[in-house]
Amino acid sequence: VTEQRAMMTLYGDLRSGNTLKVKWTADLLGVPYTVVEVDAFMSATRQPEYLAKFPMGQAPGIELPDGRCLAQSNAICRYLANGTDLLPAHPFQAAKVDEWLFWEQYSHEPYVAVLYTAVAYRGVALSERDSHRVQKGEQALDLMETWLSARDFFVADRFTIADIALFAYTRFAERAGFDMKKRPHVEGWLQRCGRKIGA
Ligand SMILES: N[C@@H](CCC(=O)N[C@@H](CS)C(=O)NCC(=O)O)C(=O)O
Repeated sequence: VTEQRAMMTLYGDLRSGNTLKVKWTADLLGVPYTVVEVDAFMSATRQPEYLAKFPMGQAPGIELPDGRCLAQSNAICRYLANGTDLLPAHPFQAAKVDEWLFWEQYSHEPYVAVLYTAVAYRGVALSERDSHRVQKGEQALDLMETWLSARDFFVADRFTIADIALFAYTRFAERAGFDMKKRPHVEGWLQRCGRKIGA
């Protein structure tokens, strides 16, 4: 068993797309794990025991049998997917996956995910959404629509962790108040990803 296939502990909040990215990647690859539920809304990630393992104070995180810990959803997916079909071996194609993973965290998740959380969990009305986040989220979804109008998956014409990472919150974009009917290519891709992931 390579170390990425040994039993791991997944610390996370299964309502969170960031945690689900890791769960889905592990499930698709058959990586065994146990889940320790961490309530991200109740400051569980800011407790000293959690910070000792994960100094960034966020979920998800994984702990390997020897005690090594790794945080940041996309870093964990990348680690698990290394050497599998979910991450191309070719350095340029792998870097294209990274390109979308970094973009997801800087230009998509802070808008689409944060608005989803505000609407779905913090009771914010659609009309009260932060207009800057709405504008940036619209831009992100428009870029995805253009990109997906010419291909089935984000990189290398196949399903990779770039798709998993972007699927996590794009599937909640409608709920966050974004009009997805005007983004049919994103909708089609969401369905393709949903079938792969079983979500
Ligand atoms: N960049 C991080 C974001 C993780 C994140 O924002 N986690 C949230 C839950 S979705 C969290 O733990 N929030 C609690 C906190 O920051 O105290 C990743 O990709 O893993």
